[in-house]
Amino acid sequence: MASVEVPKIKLYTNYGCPWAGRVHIALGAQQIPFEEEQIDLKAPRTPEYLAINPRGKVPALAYNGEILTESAVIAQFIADLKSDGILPASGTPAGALERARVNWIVGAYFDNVNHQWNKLLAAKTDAEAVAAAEAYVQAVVKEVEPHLQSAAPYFDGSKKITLVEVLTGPFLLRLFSAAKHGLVPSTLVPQLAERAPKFSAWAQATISNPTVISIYNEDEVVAGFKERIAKARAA
Ligand SMILES: N[C@@H](CCC(=O)N[C@@H](CS)C(=O)NCC(=O)O)C(=O)O
Repeated sequence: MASVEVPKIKLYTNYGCPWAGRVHIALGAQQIPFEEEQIDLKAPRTPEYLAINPRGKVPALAYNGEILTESAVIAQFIADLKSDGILPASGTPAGALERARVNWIVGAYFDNVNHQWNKLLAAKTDAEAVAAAEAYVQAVVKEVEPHLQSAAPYFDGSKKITLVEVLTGPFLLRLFSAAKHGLVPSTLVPQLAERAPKFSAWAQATISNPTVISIYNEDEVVAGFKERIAKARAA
């Protein structure tokens, strides 16, 4: 019997990093085994790690010794390792269209919505936070909600998570954790539920998915947010 060569995959990661979280979710969803090494982001990067990723950031992925960096690039690579997992295969009009839809909504979320989140955490006063929360809701309503009409429970009616949930999941987890712990205006989640019901249902399904939450440590994330908010308010 011919032996199947198993690729050697090593993920350089830090569990507190949402960008690295994307890669854990992609590997989990595609059921691809891997080794991992935690990179301490509180200390200067070692020369060994800078040789792997000269930018010093996580995630980085070694695939049979070839290094890939940037979470979106790595997640796309993992999607392409096995067809019809988190992305449909390319090469057919239906597959090509679905892949275009996926790219579109991920772009809309990160170009128009996610930066509102950073503004929200950087607010210096309650009034600024309320304005940033409203801007976040408006961006979701305008940019994302119309493209989630067929979500059930995942993007475009998928019964398993897709690249959309892989790339947005770590950020959705953080949004709802911050709301649960009273770190953002209390209007945020109810306003999303009222004005962006499809987004809200889709986000709840995403943050309840076992693969999406596999490495998520809510306590650490909440502690980090508290520190960030306190610094922004003190500045
Ligand atoms: N665009 C990068 C962002 C990665 C990133 O910012 N990682 C942070 C941790 S969440 C990092 O490694 N920061 C360390 C540093 O900048 O020195 C990606 O998508 O992979």
